Amino acid sequence: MDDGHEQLAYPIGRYETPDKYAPEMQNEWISSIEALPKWLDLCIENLDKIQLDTPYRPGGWTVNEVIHHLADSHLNAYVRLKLALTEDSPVIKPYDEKLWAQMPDVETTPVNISITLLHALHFRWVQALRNMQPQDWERTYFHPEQERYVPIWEMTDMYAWHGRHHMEQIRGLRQRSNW
Ligand code: NI
Repeated sequence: MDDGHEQLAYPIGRYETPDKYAPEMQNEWISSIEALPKWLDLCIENLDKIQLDTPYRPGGWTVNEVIHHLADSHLNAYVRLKLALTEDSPVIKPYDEKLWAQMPDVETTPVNISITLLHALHFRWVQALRNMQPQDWERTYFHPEQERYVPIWEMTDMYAWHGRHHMEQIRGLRQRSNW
């Protein structure tokens, strides 16, 4: 991979796990998750069908696929959070995000349906996060592919990054295309 590809694919850089839990970051993570659906509303404003079907980079997902991927990914994240809060380090279920993004429903569903879903989902997600006890942030789930325990603070940081990551892919496309 050359630097150009890296910059297009990871406009805010790759996710890096912090060395340790920093509770003072909680509000920033939660605010970012809370804001994502509204950011996405702005991100796709005035894009037509052809623009929505344009890959955000050569060989990458289309804008349409990126948005539907966010819904798929964050539905799984919400379930993982609820499992981690109600069970003792449960094993979670990985899924094949590339195959999910290529399923026929992704082609036939308007993007605003997934953004509407994200508005409702992120509301529930933020309520769950805001109502946690301080010690809950260190509860974990077990990721069988990564073969490690992931604490709730880390997943929250990671998904805050994940929303911004995909949003900036779309914003980058719009800037380069003068849309
Ligand atoms: Ni993603």
